[in-house]
Amino acid sequence: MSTLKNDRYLRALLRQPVDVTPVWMMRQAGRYLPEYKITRAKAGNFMSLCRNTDLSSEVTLQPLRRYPLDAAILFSDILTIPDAMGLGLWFEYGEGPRFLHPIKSRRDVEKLPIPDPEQDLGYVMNTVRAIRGHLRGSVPLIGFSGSPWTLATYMVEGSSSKVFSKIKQLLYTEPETLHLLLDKLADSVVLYLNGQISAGAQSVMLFDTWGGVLTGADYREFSLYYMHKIVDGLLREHDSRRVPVTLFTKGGGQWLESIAATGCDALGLDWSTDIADARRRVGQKVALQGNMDPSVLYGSPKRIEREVMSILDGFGPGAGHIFNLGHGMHQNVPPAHAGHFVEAVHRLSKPYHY
Ligand code: 1CP
Repeated sequence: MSTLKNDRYLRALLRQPVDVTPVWMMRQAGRYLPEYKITRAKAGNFMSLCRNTDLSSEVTLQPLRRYPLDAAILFSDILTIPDAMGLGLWFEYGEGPRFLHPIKSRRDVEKLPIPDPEQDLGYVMNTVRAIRGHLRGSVPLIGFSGSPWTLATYMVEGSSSKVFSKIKQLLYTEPETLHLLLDKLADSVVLYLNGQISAGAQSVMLFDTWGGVLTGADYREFSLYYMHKIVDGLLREHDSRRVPVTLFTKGGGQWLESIAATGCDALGLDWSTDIADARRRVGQKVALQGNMDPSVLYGSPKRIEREVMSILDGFGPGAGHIFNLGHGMHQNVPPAHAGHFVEAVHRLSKPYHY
């Protein structure tokens, strides 16, 4: 087993005692950091950044040089899988993702290949290996993927969406076609995450960013079912250590019991869920990650501290909490505010651990 200098994050995920509450920030590498913008400009565009081992590992490490974070997260994107399936992903600076060949028919779904992680997504596996080398056991590395449902929304809509009209139309007119797509995605995600784990990711997280736009019944059928399948297919131990799995459904606060029943180790919470209530409901079963509104980081250090305090107090004493934002960091947040946040979590959480 490789040694880790700081294993708070992994311990908290397994609800083991820690000295202070571990913290990392969703989208901790990104455009709020001036050094990220410089490296991205060097790469030319977002996908060239992801494909360049040196530059993608460099941006992974940038936030860790500034802040005493308890985990690093692979710098990549959830849309690498659809890209490897042949959909042709590109990003316009300042705009969201776009696909050249979105899914338009059952035939398109039938044609989709299941990408081989080392052959078709080798650039991601190389970045994982490179980051582990650079980290030298300082903090654990998180690998990730999108959930099948969330990936499918981009593949069918062809870009970001607010109303999800195309995929919902597919869901209500051709549910079998959507199931075929989700099933291929679930198989691809299992291979992709197991590839990341074999390459050195010490925990993995599934981002189900758009699960919350579904009805309860549709969520269970079209999102949760496939995340459960993925949890069942993942390597749960590597290098003699448990590899914890975190599931995050944005807007999924009402379904925590069913998400916890998948056998995952932790649930990510957005800020619309009360963390005290979440702990009462599922805290005996899973760890909880979250859940400060990222917009709080616009506030003063005092205001940030107040919010940190209220979340620590909501979770209460004891293990099983990983502090995080309830969603990704905004690009206009002053980097110093992120520093206040991380420092405040460590300082203020001490009394909650004994
Ligand atoms: O946290 C980190 O530091 C790791 C990097 C990371 C992660 C975990 C990036 C880099 N993307 C992601 C995941 C991701 N990508 C998600 C799930 C998490 C979430 O909900 O935020 C989603 C939905 C995407 C899709 C995506 N990629 C979007 C969102 C579009 C939408 O529909 O709202 C965007 C803007 C991207 C591009 C992207 N990915 C990552 C960064 C830093 C960026 C900005 C690209 C740039 O520099 O222009």
